[in-house]
Amino acid sequence: MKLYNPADASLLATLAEDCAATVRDKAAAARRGQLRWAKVPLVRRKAALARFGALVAKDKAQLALTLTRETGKPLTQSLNELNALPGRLAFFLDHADEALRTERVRGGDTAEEVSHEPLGVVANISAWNYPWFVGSNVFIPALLMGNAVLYKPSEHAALTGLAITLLLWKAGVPRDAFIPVMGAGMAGAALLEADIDAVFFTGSVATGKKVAEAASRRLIKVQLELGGKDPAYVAGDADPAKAGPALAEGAFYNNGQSCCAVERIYVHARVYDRFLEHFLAAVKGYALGEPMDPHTFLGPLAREEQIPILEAQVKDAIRKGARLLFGGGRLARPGFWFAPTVFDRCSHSMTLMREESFGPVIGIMKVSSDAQAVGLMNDSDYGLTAAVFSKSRTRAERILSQVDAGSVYWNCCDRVSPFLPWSGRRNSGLGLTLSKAGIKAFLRPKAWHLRRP
Ligand code: TXE
Repeated sequence: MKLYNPADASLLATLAEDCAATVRDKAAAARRGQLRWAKVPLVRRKAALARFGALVAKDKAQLALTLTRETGKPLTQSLNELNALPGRLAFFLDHADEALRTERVRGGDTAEEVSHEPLGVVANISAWNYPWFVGSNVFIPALLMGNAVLYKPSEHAALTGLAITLLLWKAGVPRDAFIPVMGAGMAGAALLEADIDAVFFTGSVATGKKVAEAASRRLIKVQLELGGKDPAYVAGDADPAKAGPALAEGAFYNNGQSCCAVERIYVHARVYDRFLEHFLAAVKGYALGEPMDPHTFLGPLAREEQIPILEAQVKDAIRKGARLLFGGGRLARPGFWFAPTVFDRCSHSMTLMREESFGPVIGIMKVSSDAQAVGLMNDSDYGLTAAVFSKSRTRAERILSQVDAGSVYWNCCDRVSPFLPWSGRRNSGLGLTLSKAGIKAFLRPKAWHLRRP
């Protein structure tokens, strides 16, 4: 398996890939390891994960370099990701005891209780865009709850995946409770055929459907975090000077490669021109350059395969009458670079407004009412997040309660909190991570009917 540096397309590393036989062996080892790990008292499992957090914090400068080298994410954004990890970890550690506590739900002659047991061996098929988040949202609560994890990092973030593995082992998680599976789609597919009890997946809709099909054949639990086409609406009473830069950052942070990146913007006619001015000023101000440079905000894309997808969206938008306001195509330099690109006068006949871009391309549309904005926001196959900018909370709540999305934002966007469930609707996913429910997701309930003799 070859890894390339997206900034200049140079070869970074060559790694050994798993095959069906090695994946099967790893699953068998995880099966044995899980039985031992589940017997380790929770206080010791928590201590190991807390040590992992401390080791990550100690090594974060080096880990950020690794992530930037293999994904092209600007160094400051790699560091932001690592700096946010302790908050996630703390949430899971603080709520682990509560999740595992037996609930005495009914007294009387026949008492009723619910206890909670680990799922068993959990496959964690992960993505490259935020490997420290989308991975840790799964493997931290999975391990805390007593599961073994077969962790397949994305082939585009494999070095980070190996770094996570080494730090978990160093922190005291047994080598057979957390096992990396290396490789691309074939290794992932082999993992789905191995002896696992659940699969937690982050990635594309197309692969997510394959994962769900494989899981359904085995009748194992499946959780999918897939893509999005997240809308934002700037209402007529919003402050364009605030909404413009906030939505530009929501659209272009991590080069638009966030699951909850803003992908389409609707703006009320009353504030349209002023919004465009502020939005474009923010985009034009972004420093594009070498991802290792601490001043860079926009680096290369992580995957070259995305460039033709973006080019096709741009071509389709122009052909159907959109106005190109900035950028427009691949940059002529080695590596996977695409100019930040802004269109307005868009319509829902354009792929730019309907299919996931997952890159630095955004479409803007003028609307004349809140009702029109709601209709357009809901006109999508996806349902991950939606944002409304308005001075009025009542107005924003009225709009957002009509939007079919798993997370909604008032005067903010592109935001994830460990305290809140992270779930997508329609093509954006199945199940959830984060929040107390995202810890319980790694447990099976056992119902106890206890009659006195
Ligand atoms: O995804 P894949 P990729 C979206 C985004 C992006 C596109 C492609 O639009 O441009 O997906 O990204 C493993 N059985 N998102 O190619 O192919 C694969 O090795 C089992 C949105 O990275 O879905 C990797 O570990 N596993 C998303 C993982 O699945 C398989 C984040 C994801 O790969 C497999 C990432 C198979 N048959 C991409 N084929 C988000 N929600 O943020 C591949 N894999």
